[in-house]
Amino acid sequence: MGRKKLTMIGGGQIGGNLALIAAQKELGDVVIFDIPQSEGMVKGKALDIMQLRPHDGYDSELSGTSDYSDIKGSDVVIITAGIPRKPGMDREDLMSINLGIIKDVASNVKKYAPNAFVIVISNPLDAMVYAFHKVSGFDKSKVVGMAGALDSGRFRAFLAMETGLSAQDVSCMVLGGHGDSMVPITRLATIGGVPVTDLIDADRLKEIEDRTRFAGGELVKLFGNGSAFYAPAQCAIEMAESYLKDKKRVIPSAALCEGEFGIDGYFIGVPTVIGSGGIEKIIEFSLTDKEKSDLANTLDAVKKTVAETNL
Ligand code: TXD
Repeated sequence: MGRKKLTMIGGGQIGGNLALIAAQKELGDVVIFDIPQSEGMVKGKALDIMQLRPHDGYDSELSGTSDYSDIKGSDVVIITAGIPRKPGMDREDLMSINLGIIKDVASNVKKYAPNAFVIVISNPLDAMVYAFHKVSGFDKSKVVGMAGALDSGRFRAFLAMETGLSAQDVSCMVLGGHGDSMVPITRLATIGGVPVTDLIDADRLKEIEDRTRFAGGELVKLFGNGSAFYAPAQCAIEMAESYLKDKKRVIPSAALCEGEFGIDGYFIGVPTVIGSGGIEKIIEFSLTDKEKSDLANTLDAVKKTVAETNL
């Protein structure tokens, strides 16, 4: 049987943290893949985390490589290959460069890890996960984009910061595209089961929704030369863990809708059940007229970015 194998395609800010968290959770052995000019960096990151093992007590073998044959037989592949935003850029500005990269990655993952569960992180996320699916030909159950977990997590974090209550007890979801048109479902947000609408006034909730929508850009501005990486890495590992351990977690994720929520043919953030079958189910629920309108709006944004892939 042996240990599972996780490959991180892209060993930069997020990729390095993906490797660290996966190892500390003992999800399996970890391969960090990057381009030849970054091979030293990923070999170094893998070796550095190997030297962390005596202190943390986990047993995972980590390695860095720029040779795709080393990803052979991966159970999970998490893709961050591409460039991040710089201040003033929106996610769509990354399209031309990152689309070329994701096509190359998809062809190689199809060749060397055809049975992997693939989590795409690279931006513009809604287009990159669509492109990976188109180029790889993987079943829709084995391809998903990580965005809703992060956007919902940000919403939860801001609600906890507002109330001073434990982030652990905040539950909520953000649907739609990974962009400024994303849809926080505030109506269903609770803290310990108590609706947030009973705890925070409507105007303040609107401000928190807006901060959630623009949280990525807030960090890009603060960093000046990159984007978020700690929380995105944790979110993707939660998705990978649910797959590897068949946890049936319900995590908002960019999954391929084929009729769900009236959407057909697009990857977009929806409540997904993640288990050993990959994306096992998309859970639909009734939306208010305003939520339906907001979802239609964010779908338009997704359609626009996907159209630019010409796939
Ligand atoms: O929620 C989300 N989905 C977003 C996604 C959250 C935060 C960041 N988001 C996007 O993830 C971001 O806009 C970027 O498109 C990716 C990766 O962000 P990261 O901060 O990790 O970027 P880095 O540090 O530049 O790392 C990217 C690595 C880097 O080491 C490159 O050498 C490598 O990608 N790279 C490649 N790897 C493999 N194959 C190819 N062709 C390649 N080209 C570059």
